[in-house]
Amino acid sequence: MAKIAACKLTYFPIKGKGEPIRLAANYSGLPLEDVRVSREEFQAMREAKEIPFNQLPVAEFFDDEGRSVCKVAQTRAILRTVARASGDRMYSSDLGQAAQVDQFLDFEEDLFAAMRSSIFPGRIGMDEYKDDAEKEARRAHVAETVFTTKLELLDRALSASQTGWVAGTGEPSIADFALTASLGWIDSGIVDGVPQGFVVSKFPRVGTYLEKFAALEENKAYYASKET
Ligand SMILES: N[C@@H](CCC(=O)N[C@@H](CS)C(=O)NCC(=O)O)C(=O)O
Repeated sequence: MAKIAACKLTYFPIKGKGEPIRLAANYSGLPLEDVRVSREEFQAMREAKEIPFNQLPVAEFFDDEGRSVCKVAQTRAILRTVARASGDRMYSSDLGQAAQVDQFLDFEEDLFAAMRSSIFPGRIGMDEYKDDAEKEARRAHVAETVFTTKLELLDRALSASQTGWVAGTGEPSIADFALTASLGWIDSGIVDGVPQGFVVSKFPRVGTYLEKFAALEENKAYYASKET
């Protein structure tokens, strides 16, 4: 069986769906080539049919002799591969524990699907917004309804966890990497219609969770190295 020894991640020059993968690779010590492409480069890759689902991120994994093991798209598939390549440190070889991690990875999709669909509604067959006011109203509505109900469920899971990690794992799992990245995006104030700090002001336990994740030595070292 091929052993994975390195990863080349291709994504845009933003945090987005790339950041949980970058942080997970850094946490596990998997060498990562972090390729950040412009919109034009992305279009060229798409036209050359180099991207499985016409979207980024895409990751190629290599063995210790530099031979390609696989090239995969889809953030969660990439996260699982990063975790498995690292001896399941952020996932689990135990089926029951891995299923707990999986359910929170899928929950992340439920939590953010409506908000993500508001970014490019046309891509999923929805009508474009008439104007910015309509777009912001829609996002505020999603925040007040979907987020408020689903974040209660996240709050409950965090309260039940003995370790503070969402799936009760001893170390942060890839579900924590995915959830914290998306929660951080929503709370940063970058999404028009959702006030900065919306999540942490309503759900302090989620705020504590984000702080716990940010305080990981590996994450602090990652961002410190990015600033130099
Ligand atoms: N289900 C995919 C969604 C990926 C996705 O939405 N990628 C966006 C960037 S965050 C993209 O490639 N957008 C460009 C486009 O669709 O033209 C995943 O989780 O990786």
